[in-house]
Amino acid sequence: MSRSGTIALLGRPNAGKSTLVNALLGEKVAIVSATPQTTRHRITGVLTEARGQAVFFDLPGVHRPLHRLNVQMMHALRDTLAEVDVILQLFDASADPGAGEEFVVGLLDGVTAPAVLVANKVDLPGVHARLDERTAFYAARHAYAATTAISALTGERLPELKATIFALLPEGEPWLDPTLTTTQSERFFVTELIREAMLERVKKELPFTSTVHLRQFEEEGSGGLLRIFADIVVDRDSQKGIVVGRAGAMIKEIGSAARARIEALLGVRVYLDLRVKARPGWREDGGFLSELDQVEASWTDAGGDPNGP
Ligand SMILES: Nc1nc2c(ncn2[C@@H]2O[C@H](COP(=O)(O)OP(=O)(O)OP(=O)(O)O)[C@@H](O)[C@H]2O)c(=O)[nH]1
Ligand SMILES: [Mg+2]
Repeated sequence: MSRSGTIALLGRPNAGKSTLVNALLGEKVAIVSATPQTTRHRITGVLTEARGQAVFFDLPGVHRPLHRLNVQMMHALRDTLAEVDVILQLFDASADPGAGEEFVVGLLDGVTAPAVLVANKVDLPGVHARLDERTAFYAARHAYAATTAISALTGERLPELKATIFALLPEGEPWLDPTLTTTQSERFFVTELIREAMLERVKKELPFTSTVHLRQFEEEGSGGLLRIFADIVVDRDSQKGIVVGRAGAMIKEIGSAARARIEALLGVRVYLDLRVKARPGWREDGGFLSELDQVEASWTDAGGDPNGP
């Protein structure tokens, strides 16, 4: 008997949701960083096995929205919770829960899908001694279908978690192509890999106030050169210098790291023209946000070709 369905990843920023989805799939579909709010859009990860198909929706970490961008992120998150078959609620077991975690649990009010409580980062020192107490905080607030403690980083107890997930999915045949691991477009991955290369190198407030805008994406012949023109968009003129770096050293470094990753992912030679632009108030600019969303739309939404740009 085959089981198939959808699973949402719920939790605070930095809990390890994207790391877990990548680990469950054994392939990188979502970028990961030590900076909170790395994930900004719903990322689909598809796991197909003999026992069925699990379609994971990696979501942005739950946070208080201060900008239109973040309001949109939180709306999309609530919509996803209402439509999935199973919810994985992940928390960082190395930290004490507080008001933020209370808010996360509150999102499950009125949601009918079974939720699995997942304590993550048990590889960190001192976690085991506090695990029961921290787990009890959540268990007192919601009736979870199951509870487990894992390390997304080391893979500890992931096979058991997979079994728990499949057991909770409804009976049914796979509905997505079993050879897929994601439904995101190449264009989306390109912008994400550029953003990841930047997040690794620029710290402080910039991660929250910047984005990547793909201006042009054109392939010359099959297997030929892929030409990408993209902007790293910051919120203020004064932030441009941080991304550009001394004599352009930083933007050059971000560009070559991103280019190497894009080449490895797509298996083509890449020419990357990367610039830095200031666009004050972009996080409130509905027109610009929907332009960004067009890149991010997955083919399942658009009804297009999974491999098509
Ligand atoms: N030690 C340890 N670190 C982990 C584990 N899982 C994730 N991390 C680290 O935690 C940080 C955040 O991981 P992400 O997967 O980006 O977290 P996220 O929940 O997707 O974060 P947002 O996208 O911002 O909501 C990264 O530095 C990861 O390497 C784990 O099991 N153990
Ligand atoms: Mg993430």
